[in-house]
Amino acid sequence: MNRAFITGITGQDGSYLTEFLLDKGYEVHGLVRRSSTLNRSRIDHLAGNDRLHLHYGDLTDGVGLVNLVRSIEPTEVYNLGAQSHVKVSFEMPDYTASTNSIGTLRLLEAIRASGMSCKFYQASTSEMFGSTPPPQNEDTTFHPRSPYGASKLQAHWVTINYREAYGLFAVSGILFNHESPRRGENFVTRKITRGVAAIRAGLTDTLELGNLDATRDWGYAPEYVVGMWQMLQADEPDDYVLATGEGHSVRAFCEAAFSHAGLNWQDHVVHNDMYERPSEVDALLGDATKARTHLGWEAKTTALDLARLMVDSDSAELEMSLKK
Ligand code: NAP
Ligand code: G4F
Repeated sequence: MNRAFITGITGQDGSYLTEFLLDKGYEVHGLVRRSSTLNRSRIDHLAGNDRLHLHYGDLTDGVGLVNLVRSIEPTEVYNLGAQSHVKVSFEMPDYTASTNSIGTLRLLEAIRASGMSCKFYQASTSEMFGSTPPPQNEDTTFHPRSPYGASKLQAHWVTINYREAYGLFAVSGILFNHESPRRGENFVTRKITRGVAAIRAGLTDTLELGNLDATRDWGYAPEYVVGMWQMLQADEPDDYVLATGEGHSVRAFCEAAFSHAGLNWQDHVVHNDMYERPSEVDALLGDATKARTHLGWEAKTTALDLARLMVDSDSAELEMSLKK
């Protein structure tokens, strides 16, 4: 039986990947962090599936990872766990590096030391391109602009090193931003769509944002987790960019989200310096030709589709909670 081990199972991507792999008949094991309140809302609906198993652990705990890899004996490992917020990484650089960089090394080393021949997926990111101008593909020079980007770049290179040094089937998906109704509430798309829902419901009148000029290549998370799996099914391990090939500014996303709710964004959006970063990534726009050619993967949902579907979802969620 195919047996997957997923770090970051409680996150946006982890939850969609778990649904996808369970549908494919996999046994899925997930790493969950101990917290004083349960933090599993994105996978609660999967509880009770007898092929889903959760294990306490943390990417900062190497011994725990060694024990888990040995006991689970996974055929595929997806390393999605991370301190994934760019702005927070400026405030918690040490923890970000320990989780994202050394955490990846700990997991790879646990796999290598076990002697098992499982495949490994690393969640690399377009943030590694940083200030290198678009379009960006697998051959583009990296120039990260945050402790987060730098931590992910180290993890990216250590994944390549374990492939070259030990012959591990280890791949990195260099994923551009991908969003969904399950996106964390402090990433800009979800912050905007939740803000629109609250303004439409009359709960507030303003939405505070930082830099509106940055452009991003925003895709739809459920489509991107399929690409992760496809990378592990390829004949040879390799690294791939996943992206839509469309760039939109934060301002344009705002405009689309507010206008879908019949609102004018300029009447509500207020600037707050607090949300600016010490160094910004101005423009990300990916070229996913390699994934299309080698894996047959292609993004279908555009950023403007996303703005609409996320506003609808947040409005429905808010309406339900107000009724309660
Ligand atoms: P997310 O929603 O922020 O989820 C992050 C996951 O990592 C959560 O399950 C979190 O657990 C877990 N985690 C955090 N610190 C950990 C630690 N020390 N040990 C173990 N687990 C830990 O992120 P996402 O959007 O799903 O992204 C998934 C991965 O892809 C991340 O590595 C991210 O950096 C990368 N990525 C994301 C994008 C994107 O646009 N979404 C693009 C490129 C790359 P808790 O639930 O307990 O906090
Ligand atoms: O939504 P964001 O926080 O995402 P960011 O920084 O692009 O990072 C996300 O995508 C990466 C892939 O490229 C992932 F690796 C990473 O884990 C994460 O998922 O910010 C997007 C843009 C930035 O330019 C930011 O400065 O939106 C701008 N922004 C403007 N106002 C804001 C805000 N970002 C946030 N989070 N909050 C604001 O109020």
